[in-house]
Amino acid sequence: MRILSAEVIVTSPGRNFVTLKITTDDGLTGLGDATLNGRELSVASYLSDHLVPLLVGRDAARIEDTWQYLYRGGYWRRGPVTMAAISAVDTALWDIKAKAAGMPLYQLLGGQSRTGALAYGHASGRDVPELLDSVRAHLEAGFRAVRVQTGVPGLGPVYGVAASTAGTRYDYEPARRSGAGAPPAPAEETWDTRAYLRHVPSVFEAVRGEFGPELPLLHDGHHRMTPVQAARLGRDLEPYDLFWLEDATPGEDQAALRLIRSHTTTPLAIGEVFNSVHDYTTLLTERLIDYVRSAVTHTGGITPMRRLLDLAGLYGAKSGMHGPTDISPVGMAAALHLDLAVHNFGIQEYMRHDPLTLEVFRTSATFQDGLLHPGENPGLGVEIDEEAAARFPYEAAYLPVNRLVDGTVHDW
Ligand code: EZ4
Ligand code: CO
Repeated sequence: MRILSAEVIVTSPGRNFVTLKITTDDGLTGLGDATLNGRELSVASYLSDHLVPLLVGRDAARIEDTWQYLYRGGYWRRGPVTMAAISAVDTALWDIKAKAAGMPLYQLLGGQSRTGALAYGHASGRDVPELLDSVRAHLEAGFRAVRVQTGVPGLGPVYGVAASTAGTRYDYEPARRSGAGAPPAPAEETWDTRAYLRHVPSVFEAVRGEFGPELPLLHDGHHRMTPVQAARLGRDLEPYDLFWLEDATPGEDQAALRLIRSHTTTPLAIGEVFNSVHDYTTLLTERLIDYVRSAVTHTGGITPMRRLLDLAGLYGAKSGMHGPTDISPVGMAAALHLDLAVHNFGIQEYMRHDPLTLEVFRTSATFQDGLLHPGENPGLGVEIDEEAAARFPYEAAYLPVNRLVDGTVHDW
């Protein structure tokens, strides 16, 4: 089973996606998600200029060897662009191997450890009443766990808050597209951590007051606090029993988590911007975190993600894989097969894709009673409609840039 061709498909059904499609000489196809929000074309180039020429003619069955060949053989290791590209190759080869075996991928990963993956949705509101409505809408849509984000009094639009509750989608897509003819540029937001710290505990008090103690509640700090600020927030939120506090501080400073951990029992999650198992060594071996937030699509694929989750399991940490709309249905399927198979599953982030995206990517994944399931089709369970993909050409889009009130650039 040799690789006959590999094709990079860039499409923008409402937002940009980069997909790798590998075809073997016996007619099987496999898909991998290579989307890197706001930097899509760099990964497309890495794939088509540097990896695709190396793939043609290779044995499609040799997944581990191909992974090591691309990772070690490239000499320049890690980084989000490289690892997103390698992820797409790895995922496409697992898709092919499972199709060749006639099984859904989770069977090759050890079979199912649970009936479905508990998913959390993104509830948000510019103020508390709007947030409570959003939580209610998520519960009505079947979610059994919700992430809670609100606006901060005195600030304009901030991370995690949908611009409007109107319309069919209530998800939060932060990357702004330039639109036809307009020069692309990131939106700029204004941030004040002290105002945020004063406000957030009252938000959780209101949500607990309205919905009671049972509902798992999550919150994303999106890298904005100093370690001591994060320690204080974790402590202030203890009465509201969070499922996790995510990305309290910028993750590259692994030792910062020691300070936070020594002050609070609020569970901690980190890692959506990581791209390697090596980003976690201090965090896991010193038991500084509870949940691993990496995405299959940014960490080098199913092969290293499985390795990372096994390492996490040794230190009592669980999965909480990244699942915003910038993970395509292909990347989500890869996560779902792992969610079903690994022992130390925690929770799966899930922002529903919009109908245009689901027109391009036909997925067998389902969401029922709060649980996601990848379906029983052989492989990942996702096919791409290339004619539909071609109807949606790439449009430049950027994530926002954050500034403090005095104009200083801050972590977004
Ligand atoms: O900001 O995926 O937990 N989820 C997140 C996401 C990220 C976006 C960036 O592309 O933090 O909303
Ligand atoms: Co996050």
